[in-house]
Parts: sequence; C-alpha cells; structure tokens
Amino acid sequence: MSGKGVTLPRHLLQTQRAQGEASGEFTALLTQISLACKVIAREIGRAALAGTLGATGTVNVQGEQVKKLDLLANGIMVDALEESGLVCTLVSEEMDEPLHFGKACERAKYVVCFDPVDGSSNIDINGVVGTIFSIRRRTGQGPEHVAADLLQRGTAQVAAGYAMYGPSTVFVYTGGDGVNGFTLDPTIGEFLLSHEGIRIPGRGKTYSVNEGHVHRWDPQTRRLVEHLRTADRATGRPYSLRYVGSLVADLHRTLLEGAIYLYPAEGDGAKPPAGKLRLLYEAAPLGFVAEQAGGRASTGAERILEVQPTSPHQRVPLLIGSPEDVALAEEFHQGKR
Ligand code: P6P
Repeated sequence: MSGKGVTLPRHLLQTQRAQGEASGEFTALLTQISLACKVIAREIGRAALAGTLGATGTVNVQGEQVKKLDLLANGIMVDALEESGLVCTLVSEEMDEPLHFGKACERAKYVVCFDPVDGSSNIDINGVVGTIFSIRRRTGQGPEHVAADLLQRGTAQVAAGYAMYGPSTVFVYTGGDGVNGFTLDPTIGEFLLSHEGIRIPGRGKTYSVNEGHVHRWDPQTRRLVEHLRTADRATGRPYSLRYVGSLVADLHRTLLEGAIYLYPAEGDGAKPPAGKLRLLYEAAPLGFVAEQAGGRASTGAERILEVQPTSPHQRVPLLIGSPEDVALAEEFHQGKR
C-alpha cells in the first residue's frame, strides 16, 4: 500500500487542488497538526530518559490522573495551533475551559478539538498511545460564536484524524473524501503515504471492550458480548477479544482488520448509566474517520455524528467499527435481539 514517497503536505495539496480549495489554509493547518504529532512522538520516545514519565499528581476535568506527557503534549499542540494563526478556539481534554486566541479570532476560520495523548495510562508501560483531533469551521464572529462554534454536531467536521505512537508513528486523517494513512520516516522527518484509501471490512472477527466492567453494563450489552463469544460456525463466531485500553490503538486495528470497539454506557447503581469517551475530541473525530472508511459509529441509539453536543467535555457511549458489526450491536442495544 506504499504511496511511493508521497509526503503528507504533497498529498494535502493534491487533494485540495482536486477539491478546488484554493486558500491553502486547510493544508497549512493539517501540516501544523502533523508537525505537533511528530514533536509529541519525539517526547514520548525519549520520556523514560528525560524523566517525563509518570503522573503530575493532578486530575483533569474528567477526574482522571494527569500524566506529565499529557500536559507536555497539550502544550505542544497549543503552541503549534497558535503559531498557525488559523485557529480561533481550542478544546482539549487537558484544559477545563476552551482556549480562545483573541487576535486570531478576528480572522481565523477554524476550531480544533483534540485529545493530546489518548490512552495515557499506557505511557509508563511503553504501550501504544495516540493524539486525536477534530477540525470544524467557525460559524460566526464575535463572542457569541463560542457556543455555536464549539457545540456543532460531528457532521460539521471538515477534517479529523489521529496519530498513533506505536512501533511506527502513523498519521491517519480524513478531509471528507476518504481516509488515508501516513507513516513517519524518521530519517527524513516526513509522514509518507503508506495506507492509501483505507476501507474497513464489512465485518470482523474481534470485539474490543473492557470485559472487567461487565458488572456495570446494561443487559443488552451483556447479551451482545455473550452473542459474540458464543461459538457458531455459520456466523463466524466466537469473535476474539482484543483490548489495548488505548482507543487509538483499538480503533486503528478495527479500521484495518474490521470488527467492533465498544465503550458502552456504564452504571454503578448510584448514578444513571453514562458513557466514558468524550464526544468532541474522541467519538466524533473517530466516528468521522470510521464512516469515511465505510464503517459506522453509534451511541447504540443514534449516529455519533448526529449527536448535538451540549458541553465541551460531554461523554457518550461508543460503538464503532465495521458496518455489519455496529448494526448488530445496535439491534441488541435497541432490544431487537
Ligand atoms: P478503561 C483512555 O483513557 C480511554 O479514553 C481510551 O483511550 C481507552 O479506550 C479507554 O479510555 C480505556 O478505558 O476504562 O477500559 O481503562
């Protein structure tokens, strides 16, 4: 699937020209995000030697342990996006409030939502982690644009993707015209096209979920997982369980091999069941990528890209992957099986 040395900037320019996008600002923004991901990859690669592993001792707006690399990567993304001059507002998992670049807001066209290091619980054990980003266009000028800009449905995304820091560093994105993957060639510091036109298989052979949480699931989710685990040669079951605990790693495998990743609503009896994953900078961007690769992304009840956000750090349940597998999961979720 090699792209014969096509760099990300060259691919962006070719795609933009084909789509008649003359401004070059979209290309510049994606290139700037990819630069930030290269710097994050470098920091992750040397963290054990630079003393940047481990936790900061603080918790984020989600109440989760913040790792040193979470903050380092967040700063790298903020600096890169501010330097671009193309972004008005940022939403990050690591920032309680949206960040507005006052001067840039006078002319910048874009809003970027991102998770600088997703799966950071894997960092200290040298596991795979990733950066997830989502790009939307601003809807208006002036202070009232904040809510309108940030709380747009996933269908308003103009681009989305992720970097995956694994045995190789991969950059996967969609601009609404299919999904392409690039692999970092560290000898030249460029992302080269390596996975052109990614298409997800109609169904897979694995399911990806944290089975240790089975006691928090609703009965429909338990029945779905039991169904997937039950041997039935005619329907290619049982599926195998694959769960990294890093959404980008689990999604990337699902995208390339087919299958389903699910993080269902979880309840502990005290509070109503709720999702864990964040809509603006996890579910919506990956849902855009999945759909553009021929897959699906759902809360179980509705298409992820149609969910109307109500707050920047809103969480949702997520079923994402092969269209047939997600459709099956929805049937269980909706009590049709
Ligand atoms: P659990 C990481 O915190 C994350 O947001 C995703 O990357 C990952 O899939 C999920 O949460 C893991 O959550 O509850 O299984 O540890």
